[in-house]
Amino acid sequence: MLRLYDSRMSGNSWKIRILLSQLGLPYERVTLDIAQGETRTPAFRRISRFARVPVLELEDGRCIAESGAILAYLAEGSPLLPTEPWLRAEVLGWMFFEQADLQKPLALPRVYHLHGQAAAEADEIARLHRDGYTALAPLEAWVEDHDWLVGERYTLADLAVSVYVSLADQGGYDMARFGAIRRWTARVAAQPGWVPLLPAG
Ligand SMILES: N[C@@H](CCC(=O)N[C@@H](CS)C(=O)NCC(=O)O)C(=O)O
Repeated sequence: MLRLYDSRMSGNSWKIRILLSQLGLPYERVTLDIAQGETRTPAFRRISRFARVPVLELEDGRCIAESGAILAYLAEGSPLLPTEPWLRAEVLGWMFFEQADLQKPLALPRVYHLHGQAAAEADEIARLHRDGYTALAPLEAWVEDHDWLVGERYTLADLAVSVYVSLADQGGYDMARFGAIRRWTARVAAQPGWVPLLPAG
């Protein structure tokens, strides 16, 4: 069986759980506690060369690090990852943009807020917010005119880009400014098989 190493609040890990659910793939979940240093042990460093989650371990023991690489591996052959080269490049282009421009500015303020460090890190959060708002602007412009990021339907691009965008308010972002983004993240979260970050209740 597939094995997913993740952590409870990790958005990058949540992306993988959404996709595994949408593809109907059974897996074993190993949830690490980052605050307790469980991603930095010698044993986990042998699993993840970057000492980070998520990591997907295949049935034969080989591992894949980096959420985007795991998503692409799992989605191969499904409608979520087009085979036509231009469409595939469009999907990958949005995923690379998310990793390069969106993920850290959206994720780090959330980490500071979740760990009660928002006041101490106010300057750093302000800097990250500037970068985050800059990256959210072209996304808002795109989804004002398009239901989906690529083509006429939900793809891996929508899944990968929407996760940290949907969590941005937890990092102090004013998402009321982004009406089209909020309608798009709601469309993504309404897709069959989508699962919440945390169990309900
Ligand atoms: N680019 C990586 C980022 C992974 C990442 O930042 N993982 C965080 C949790 S979301 C982590 O494991 N951090 C452990 C640490 O900082 O010690 C991906 O998309 O998988």
